[in-house]
Amino acid sequence: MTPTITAFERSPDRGRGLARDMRVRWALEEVGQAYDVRLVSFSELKEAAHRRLHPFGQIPTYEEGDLALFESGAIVFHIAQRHAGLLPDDAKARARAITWMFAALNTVEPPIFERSMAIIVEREKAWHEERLRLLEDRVHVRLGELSGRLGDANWLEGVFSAGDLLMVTVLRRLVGSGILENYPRLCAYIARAEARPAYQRAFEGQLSVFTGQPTTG
Ligand SMILES: N[C@@H](CCC(=O)N[C@@H](CS)C(=O)NCC(=O)O)C(=O)O
Repeated sequence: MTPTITAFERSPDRGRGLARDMRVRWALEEVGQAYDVRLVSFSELKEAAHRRLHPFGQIPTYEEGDLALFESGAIVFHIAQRHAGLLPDDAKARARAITWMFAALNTVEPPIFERSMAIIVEREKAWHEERLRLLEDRVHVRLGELSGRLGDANWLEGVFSAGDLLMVTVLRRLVGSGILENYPRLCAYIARAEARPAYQRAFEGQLSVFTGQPTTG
């Protein structure tokens, strides 16, 4: 059965692949699962029909028969469990890869997301610059730690996994900030991920929404 995911009808990122449907598209492309995309407006997100799928009125969602999921991490995990290619078969290696999925969403994404939100919603506040510096210090701590752990490896646990997929989508939120450039290993890590054909197909898919081209995967 072909799953259907939701994405913004008009993404605020104007096709830069920063909205969280990108993770889901990328995971589906990595495992070779075709999918349909239903575009949702901001007002539709908050309507009862969408809230039945997503209690917080957000994208992405994932529907497959009578299964409906929300939360990009849970959706990527579901895809990774159902198909080969995103989680190792070996039980310990699999647990390590899942650990990185949680680390991406629970430890690395929060400070990066806080920084983005501060820029969007707190820009006019008198204390904005001071708070931004504090938030960026926190981002630097995490990036330094992550870069140190990655070292010269291609991927966090040897082979590409759903952990790398989520981590890269989290890090990409910093593209253009001037922050990533302090971490050449992380820049190379992101570039390696972006070079993957599945990433490129997913990116084109979400970009086509912005440019008005077809949107099915
Ligand atoms: N933790 C959720 C976050 C979902 C989320 O923040 N989605 C954003 C787009 S990336 C959204 O729908 N924003 C619109 C809104 O919250 O009204 C996930 O990972 O799926």
